[in-house]
Amino acid sequence: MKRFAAALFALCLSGLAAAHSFQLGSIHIGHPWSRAMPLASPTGGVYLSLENQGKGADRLLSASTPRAASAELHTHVNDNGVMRMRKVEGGVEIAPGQTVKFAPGSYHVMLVGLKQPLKAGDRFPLTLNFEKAGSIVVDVVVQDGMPAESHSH
Ligand SMILES: [Cu+2]
Repeated sequence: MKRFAAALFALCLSGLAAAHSFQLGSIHIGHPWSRAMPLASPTGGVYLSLENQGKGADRLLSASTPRAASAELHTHVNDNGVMRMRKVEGGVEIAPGQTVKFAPGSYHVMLVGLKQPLKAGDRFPLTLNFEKAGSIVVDVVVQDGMPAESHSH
């Protein structure tokens, strides 16, 4: 397990400034990142993209990280003109050929009970559990703003 983590870290160091991505079966996980938060903030959000390159639907069921007491799947819904966060029940479906973007104002992995503030430049592991593809530990990069690639959509 330790060796696995070290290998992942080395992989990511090589692309420190660029986008990084992970592959788990037919699921491609693009650039997991988290926005730097003020020191006192007990919560934070993780954003990434999930592309299903397979022939069958899959579903992100849950996430966890040693960095926070819990990690919840959230989305934003328009409640009479007010955007509110909602916990996603039953996971986030990714249809074959589809890319689901987790981005500010939309789907996100909510970190609740942060054990350390999210400082720009930090990296931390996040475990993603899929219904079909299984589980993977991805490396989340903490940065001040949205990555450049997110602006083009
Ligand atoms: Cu949230």
